[in-house]
Amino acid sequence: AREALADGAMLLRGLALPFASALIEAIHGIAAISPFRHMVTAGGHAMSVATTNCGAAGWVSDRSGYRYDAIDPETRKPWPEMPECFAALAELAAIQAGHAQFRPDACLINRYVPGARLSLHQDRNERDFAQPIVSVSLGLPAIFRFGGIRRNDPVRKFALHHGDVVVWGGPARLRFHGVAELKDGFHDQLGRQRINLTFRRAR
Ligand code: MD5
Ligand code: FE
Repeated sequence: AREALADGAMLLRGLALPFASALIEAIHGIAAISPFRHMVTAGGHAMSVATTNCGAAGWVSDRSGYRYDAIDPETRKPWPEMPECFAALAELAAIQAGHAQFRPDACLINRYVPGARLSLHQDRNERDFAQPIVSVSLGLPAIFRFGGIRRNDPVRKFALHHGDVVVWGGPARLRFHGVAELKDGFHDQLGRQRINLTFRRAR
C-alpha cells in the first residue's frame, strides 16, 4: 500500500517485511566490521543515536562538523560494502515511488535504544537534491516528526513500524524532520531497539 505523506514523500508500509531477516543478518555483519558508535556533533555533544555505515561513502560527524567519507574514522578502513539485499530494496522502493535510476552510494545505519532521539534537522550534505532518500524502519516502532521547509513550520507526527519504507523526494527532500524519544518495548527480531537504514546518493 502506498500512502502519500506529502508532496514527494511516499510511505510504503511493510515493503521491507520480506527482506527483514536478510537485512538484519547483513546489519550484524556490517557492525562486526564497523561497529555502531555515538558520533559527536560540531557542538561537542555525543548523539543518543548510534551509527555505522556501509557503501562507498559514509556519513561521519565530529567536532569539525559532518561530511561523507569513504573511510571509517574508527577502523581507518573503507566502510563495509553495501550488501546486495540493501541495494535491491532501496531500488525497489525508489521505483515504487516513481524515482527510476536510484543507485545509493551510502547507507547510514542508525540504532535507537529506548530514550534515544534525533532532533529536528534537514539532510543537505548530499550533492544532488534531485536524488531521493530512502529510509527503512526495523524493530521497535518510532514516532517520526515531519516538519516543513522552514525550521519553525508546524510538525506532523506519525508512527513508523518494522518493515515500513519511506521515499523522500521532490519537495519533501529538504523538509525538517526528526525522531521522537524511542519508547521502551521488545521486538521479536531486534529486541529493545529500532534500526533505520537511510539510503542516499551522496556524491
Ligand atoms: C531515521 N534518519 O529514522 C531517519 C530516517 C538521518 C535521519 O533523519 O538523517 O539519519 S531518514 C528521514 C528523512 C530523510 C530525508 C528527508 C526527510 C526525512 N524529510 O523530508 O522529512 O533515523
Ligand atoms: Fe535526516
